Amino acid sequence: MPNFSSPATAPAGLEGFHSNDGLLSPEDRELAESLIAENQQHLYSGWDEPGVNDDKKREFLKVLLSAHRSYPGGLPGYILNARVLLAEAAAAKNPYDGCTPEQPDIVDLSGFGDDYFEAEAAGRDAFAKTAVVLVAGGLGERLGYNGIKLDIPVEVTEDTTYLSHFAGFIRAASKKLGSRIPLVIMTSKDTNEGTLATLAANKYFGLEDGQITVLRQELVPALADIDGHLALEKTYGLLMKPHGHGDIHMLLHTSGTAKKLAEEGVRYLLFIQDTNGQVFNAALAAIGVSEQRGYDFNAIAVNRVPGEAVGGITTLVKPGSPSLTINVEYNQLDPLLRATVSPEGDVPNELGFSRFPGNINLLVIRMEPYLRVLESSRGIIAEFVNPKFDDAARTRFKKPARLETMMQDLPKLFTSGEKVGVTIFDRAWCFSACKNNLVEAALKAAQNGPPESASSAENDFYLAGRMKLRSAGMAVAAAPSVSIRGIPFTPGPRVILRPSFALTLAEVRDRVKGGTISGASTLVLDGDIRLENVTVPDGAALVVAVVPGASVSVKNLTVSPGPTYLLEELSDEEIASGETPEYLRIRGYRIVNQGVKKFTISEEGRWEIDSSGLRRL
Ligand code: UGB
Repeated sequence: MPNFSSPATAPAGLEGFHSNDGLLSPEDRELAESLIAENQQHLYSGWDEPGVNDDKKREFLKVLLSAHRSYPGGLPGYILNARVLLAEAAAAKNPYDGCTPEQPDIVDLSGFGDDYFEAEAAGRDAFAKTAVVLVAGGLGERLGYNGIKLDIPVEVTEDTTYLSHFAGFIRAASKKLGSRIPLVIMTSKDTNEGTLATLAANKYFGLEDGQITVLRQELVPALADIDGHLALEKTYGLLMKPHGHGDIHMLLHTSGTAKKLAEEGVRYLLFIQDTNGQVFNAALAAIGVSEQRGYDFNAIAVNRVPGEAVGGITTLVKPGSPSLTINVEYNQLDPLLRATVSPEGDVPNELGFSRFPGNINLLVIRMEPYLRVLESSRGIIAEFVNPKFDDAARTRFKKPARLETMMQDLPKLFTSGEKVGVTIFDRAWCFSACKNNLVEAALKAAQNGPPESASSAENDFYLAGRMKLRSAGMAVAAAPSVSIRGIPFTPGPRVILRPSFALTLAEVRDRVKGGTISGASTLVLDGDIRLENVTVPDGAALVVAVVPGASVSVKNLTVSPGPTYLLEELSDEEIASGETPEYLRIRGYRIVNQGVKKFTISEEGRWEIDSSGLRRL
């Protein structure tokens, strides 16, 4: 028996409600009338007489009104949209019926050839006219972390949190490109307070007043049955559920933010997830591809492992209809493939990958068509409903459903021949999210899938640093991989190249000449630094930080092993102990600073470091 009420279980009669008329504002009254007209009288039936439970009634009216105001078209609009989608669900309508998936228009930059560097250069310029949109309303249930995910450190050598990492790139890029790059953050009921507190506590990470816009997504009412009745948990208790990351489009529209950004000269929006620390390795080249190819919508993608929880991007072809390039979500891809091009389902090709590139929800969208779509849709992007039916006739639900929306579905609303493309990058270069707890991540690793734990995300963060050094011609010899709680981890070199050092791979190539780095060593470069013939051997650490206005050249230096950053695995007791910070427990190790000697240059001017030490030039 469902533990939520629909009209079948709710008491009838509106006498109680009408006797409480004095509690209602004119807006409450108008809303009640329109909801009753939409056959939602159960919301108001069984009310107590005036004076009994008045606070609960007021709170209920407030919740209803807030849900009404935050949805374009209000609650009656939500119910009408729900009825259409529920009727389709009841009829078991397959949205992919008659569609054959084909390869989308793909630019493959995973090989880091000349095309990569051309795209990166074009994207570097265009980034000055880009706003970064960070969707961070999710709770991260698979990870089971008790705070906001943006507060989790992407690396624990210097404890850089995801938000600090993202904001740091925007701050450095704004300075280098001479442009104030806007950051929009979508929060939710679960993450809003924590995000605002983190921003304030960190003085907005050095971004300027007005550079950050926070938009809070609201929950939507749950649906009790196939007729679109809103679900009540109890009298005066409307059941609310998340609407999904597609809310970002609605909020950018209803808040006027998209329009304002366009007026300020923003030409592209870069949509990013909350725990993908690799994003800015690839983002500029992807924006460059959008420039070069004239893409209105460019999905950054990876080679997908069959069965993993990332959608597949396909071009759906249907006779008599325009083709549509779209993400087919991970739970729908296998049935689609079985019904069409691959009777055996979502199986590996000769290279071990799924047939279609994997969506990582890293999107570059051109502002002009975006504004058009927002205007015509009021920001409601391709909602869907996914009820779990309790009966063969498909009329009753096991639990309440709700309308949902996903940010990657925007191309479903393209009608004017907008160009949709996909840019593939090396996976570790562009995507390594922190989504799973250690136990689930180890299971995924055992099946040769991406673990997507805090540890694998940190592992790939350093790996991208090593890739940059290698590309610059430095000899890089990694330490042998170890297993930490069933998840592979390479103990070093742990390379952190801050955006103040280089925004692009081309800049790293320009700043690093020769040299060697090996084993479980550490290299951290922050600021205007050049390396020439520098050796960082196993067990050594080189950390250089330079304030703006100062530059340093590190030359012909071999760093001696000495106090370093030591990787220490946590014991079972430490993992279980509430004394151990949660951000360490979710990765299974800590990195201990034994007292590393840092070169910190806080005075402007030109400096040099060599085997005899630091000196001003
Ligand atoms: N998010 C919100 O801001 N609000 C919400 O209501 C929900 C989420 P998940 P998901 O890259 O691995 C997506 O939950 O939805 C934010 C793609 O659909 O981590 O399971 C949340 O804070 C899938 O195709 O991912 O799957 C986070 O920043 C694939 O690309 C972001 O939305 C997959 O991500 C993603 O939320 C992936």
